[in-house]
Amino acid sequence: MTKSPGAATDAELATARRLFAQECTFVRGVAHLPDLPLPVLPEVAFAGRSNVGKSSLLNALTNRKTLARTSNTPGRTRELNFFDLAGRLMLVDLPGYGYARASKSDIARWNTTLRDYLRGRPNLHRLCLLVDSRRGIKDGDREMMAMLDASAVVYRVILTKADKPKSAELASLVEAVTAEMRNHPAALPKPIVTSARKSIGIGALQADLALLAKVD
Ligand SMILES: Nc1nc2c(ncn2[C@@H]2O[C@H](COP(=O)(O)OP(=O)(O)OP(=O)(O)O)[C@@H](O)[C@H]2O)c(=O)[nH]1
Ligand SMILES: [Mg+2]
Repeated sequence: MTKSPGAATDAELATARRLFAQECTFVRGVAHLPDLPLPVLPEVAFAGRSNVGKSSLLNALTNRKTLARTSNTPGRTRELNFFDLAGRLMLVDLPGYGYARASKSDIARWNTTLRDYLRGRPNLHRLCLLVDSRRGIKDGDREMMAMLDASAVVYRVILTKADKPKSAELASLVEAVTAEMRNHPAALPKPIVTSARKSIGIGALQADLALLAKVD
């Protein structure tokens, strides 16, 4: 039986915290798939709408301010950015989708790159699908989920910016997301609620992902 996220023991949380406190280095930004790093480490990718808070969450997970570039300009991150965590886990910051000012040809090119990456990456063990807790799941997220279901990439919804909605709104969003995930074969049922700004849920997500890391 799999445990629900957030149900990690103190020992698991401490182990995960130690892992994420280790050195994390930028490997490379990839615009073309032939440039991907060799698939030697277990890999976790972070996807979501432009501006959902992917880079901020990566920084919070690794306890760094500037590991992944964050910006107020949506759509800045145009490459797949690879980060090596202690030689045990590869973290990948994917380009955000749904950026209104991107051209149609850019969007088509990125969709192809993303789909090929998701389908063809043998070491991609998990995808964190970030959803803004003020906005909930949108059509762009559903397109992503369809792609993930078709590629059999196991994913979990990570709600971001949980410092923003009222707690009752957040509770009903968690319920709605949990219900919707039951219809998605590759989705893990329970979302994790996070805020990079207020450091909510970061330990729970670290513990969830640490289970995928290469054993020392
Ligand atoms: N309130 C709040 N704002 C956040 C949080 N995390 C990120 N933000 C803000 O959301 C905006 C986008 O954050 P990024 O981390 O750059 O988002 P991203 O998904 O990497 O964006 P792209 O790479 O452009 O797709 C920034 O202004 C952040 O300060 C959070 O936990 N709470
Ligand atoms: Mg980013």
